[in-house]
Amino acid sequence: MNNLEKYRSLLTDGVDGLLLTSRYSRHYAAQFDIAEGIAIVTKAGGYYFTDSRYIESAQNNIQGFKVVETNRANPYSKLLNDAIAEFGVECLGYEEEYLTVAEFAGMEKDLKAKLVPMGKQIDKFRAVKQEWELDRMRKAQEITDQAFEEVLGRIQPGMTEKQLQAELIYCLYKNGGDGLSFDPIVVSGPNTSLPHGVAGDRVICKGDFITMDFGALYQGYCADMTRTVAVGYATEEMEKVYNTVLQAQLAGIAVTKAGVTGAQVDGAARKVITDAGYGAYFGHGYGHSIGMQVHEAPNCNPSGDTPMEVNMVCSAEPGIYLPGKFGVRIEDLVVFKEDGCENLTRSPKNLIIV
Ligand SMILES: [Mn+2]
Repeated sequence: MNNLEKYRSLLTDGVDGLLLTSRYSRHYAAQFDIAEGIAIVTKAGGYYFTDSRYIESAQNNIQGFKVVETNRANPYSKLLNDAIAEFGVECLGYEEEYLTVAEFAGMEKDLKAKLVPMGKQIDKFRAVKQEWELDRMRKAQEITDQAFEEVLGRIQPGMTEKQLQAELIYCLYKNGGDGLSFDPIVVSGPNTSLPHGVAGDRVICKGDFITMDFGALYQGYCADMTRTVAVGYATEEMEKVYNTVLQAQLAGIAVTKAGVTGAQVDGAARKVITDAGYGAYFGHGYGHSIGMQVHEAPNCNPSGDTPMEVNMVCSAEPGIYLPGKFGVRIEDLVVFKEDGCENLTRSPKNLIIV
């Protein structure tokens, strides 16, 4: 079943057309990424509308749709109504998670079809990755691993978190990233107890932990990794917490395979942290799915109750955060397989002291 057929499978009694407005769904359905546009899918055919900035690229690369240019004379509403009339669409499913209230109000006013919210049904197709998607994610992660190796040589006591963040971003692009999966997190010293702290003007010094959480975007797909490194030296307590997080991550990875639930994976890792006495300091979930978006469903957290499937990709990122002291997080990306998992992240996980 090609991707367009997957979307067509949603066209049943209540819905006879689908409006794809999110960049992710348009990319997945047409197997090509265009920053702006709207696509409509019906049993009989589909149109992909975009403007003059993207039309040539769309015409050359979009698969499965008729590509038509929108412009002042042919606004999206007119083109969509033409398609609605041509295909006799009465009920048009839409992605309510990716429309602003204003955009929805405009469509409700202009379009000559009843709008039906599709909930999570449209996104769910992207949970299990195809080989071409995994190849892009492997490449995204390879770039990210290379950036990590390179940035390690650039860490110097005396530089600020923001300066290190800038070096990290440079390394992600230099090694082949098309962009960033998200603004990298770079925190140091006591700031490492903030799981999603923001890089600031704090000066990095000896005895600090530095946590870097970052990923390259490659052909529309995200990488995501975290490493915590020590500057100059690490105290016994820092080593103990680091090793506890590492053992927790390895325990999660050890049970990662198709058929287990996200809660089981989370539980295996959480047990290590709880048994070591740090249970209260691991507040977030063990992992999230990832693909075109850095955070996708399903999650590997205590409420993840659906069995994971072959070729779902999830992060493995336990952490311990001691307020006022320091924190540690270690994150890899793993692909669920029949008998285990493929770890996309190659960077070492022993405690690195720079
Ligand atoms: Mn992550």
